[in-house]
Amino acid sequence: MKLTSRSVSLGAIISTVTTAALGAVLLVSVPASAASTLGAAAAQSGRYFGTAVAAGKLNDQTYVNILNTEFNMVTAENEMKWDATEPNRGQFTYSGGDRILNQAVGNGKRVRGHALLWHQQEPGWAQRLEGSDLRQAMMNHVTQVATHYRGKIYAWDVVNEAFADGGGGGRRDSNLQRTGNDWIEAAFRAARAADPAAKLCYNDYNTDSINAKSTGIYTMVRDFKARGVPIDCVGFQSHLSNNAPSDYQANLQRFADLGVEVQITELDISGGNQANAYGAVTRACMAVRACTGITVWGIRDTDSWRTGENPLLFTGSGAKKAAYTSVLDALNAGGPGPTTTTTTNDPGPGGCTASVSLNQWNGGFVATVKVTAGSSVLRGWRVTATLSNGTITSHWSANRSGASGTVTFTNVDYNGAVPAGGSTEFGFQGTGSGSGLAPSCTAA
Ligand code: 9MR
Repeated sequence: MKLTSRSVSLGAIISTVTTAALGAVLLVSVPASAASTLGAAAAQSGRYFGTAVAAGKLNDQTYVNILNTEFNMVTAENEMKWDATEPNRGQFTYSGGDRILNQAVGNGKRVRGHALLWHQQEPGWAQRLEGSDLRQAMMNHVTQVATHYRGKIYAWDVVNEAFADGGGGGRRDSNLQRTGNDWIEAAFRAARAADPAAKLCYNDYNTDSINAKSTGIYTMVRDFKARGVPIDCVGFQSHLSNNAPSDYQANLQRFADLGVEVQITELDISGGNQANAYGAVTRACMAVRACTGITVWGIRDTDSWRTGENPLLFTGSGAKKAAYTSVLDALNAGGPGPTTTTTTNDPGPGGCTASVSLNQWNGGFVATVKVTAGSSVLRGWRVTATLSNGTITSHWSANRSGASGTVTFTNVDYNGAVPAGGSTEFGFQGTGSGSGLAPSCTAA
C-alpha cells in the first residue's frame, strides 16, 4: 500500500482513489480552492505576485501571455531608472516607463516603481556632479518622477542599494552618499510630498539573512520610524544561489516588527534544488503577515539578467518549471495576511476613512493606520483611536496627543495632502494590547 499526501491546508479535502490493478489506496489532499495562477494564488491572502518587465519585450506574444495570465504586479526592469527618465538634466522622458505602466494598468495589474535614486544607472551628467549641486539634482529628480507617476504607483523603491557589502554595516561610498548622510531621508520626504499615496520602500541585495548589511539597514529603518521619516516598506531583492538562508523568515520578521511592510522585490535563484529554494522563500513570505508580496526578476530564464543561470520560473520557451509549481503550491497553502479592519462608511467629498493593520505579540503591538481620502482631495486629517488596554510609546508620520484611552493623531506637513481616493499611512507602537482601536478619520 502506498500513501502519498501533498499540500495539506485548512479546508483541505481528502479524496480517495483506488487503483484497481494494484489494489493500492492513494490519499491526496489538495487545498479546497486552489488558484491556478501565481497572482490569483497570492491574492487569496491579500498579497501580490509580480515580475520585472522590459518594455522591449512587450511585442513578444509568449512573454505577454504569461505576463497577463500569471502576474498582478509589475516592476519596470530599467525604464523608470534615472538614466532612462532624465537623460539630460531637467529633460524628462517617460516613454518606456509609461509603456510598461499602461500595459500593466490596462490589464488590471499594479506597479512597483523602481528606482528613484541609485548609484548605478545614473545618467552621465549626474555621475559628474558632486555636493550641493548633485543634492539639488537628486531631489529634483525624485520630485519630478514621483510627481509624473503620482497616484499610479503601489510602492516606490525610493533608494536602492545604498549600503556597503562586507562586515561594516555602513553606507556605500558614492557621489550620492558624499552629498551628506541625510540624503536617504531627504529622498523619502521628497517622494512622500510628491506622491502621498505610494508606499515608500528602501531596497537592497545581500540582505536576505541577519547579517551586518541587513542589520545596518534595520538600524536605519528603526531610526526613521522613531524620527517620523516617512518609510513604509523594505525590499529584499533576493538574488539567491542554491538556498534560501535558514534565517530568511526571521530576518523579514524583525523588519516587520519595526512597523514596516516587507516585500521580496527581485527574486531569482540559481543552482541547488531550485524548486525547494523557491518554495522556502515563498513560505517565508506567507508566514510573515507584513510580507505583502513577491516579485521575480523576469519571466523566462532567457529574460534573466543572470545569463545562462536559468534562475526563473519559466523556461526559455515559456513552459512552467518545477520551481513554478513549488511557488504556486506555497501560495495556495495560505498564510496569515495583514490583519485589516476597515471602516466601511463612504466618506463623501472632503471626507476620509481610517483603517488599521495590527501586528501584535504578547505584551506589545505595532499599528499601521491607513488614511484614505474620499472623492475629493484632503488638505489635512485628524484620526482618533481608542486604546482600552495599551499605552503608546512611539509614533511616526503623524502628530499625537494622548498615549492611552482616546488618542488623537493629526497629519504632519508632508502627508496632509492626500489625492482623491488616495491614501497615506502613519503608525505607532506601544505596550499592552492594540485590540479594538477602531480608528475614525475627519478632514481637518
Ligand atoms: O536587470 C537589470 C539589467 O537589465 C540592467 O542591465 C542592470 C543594470 O545595472 O540592472 C538590472 O537590475 C538590477 C536592479 O535594477 C537592482 N538590483 C539588481 C538588479 C540586477 O542587476
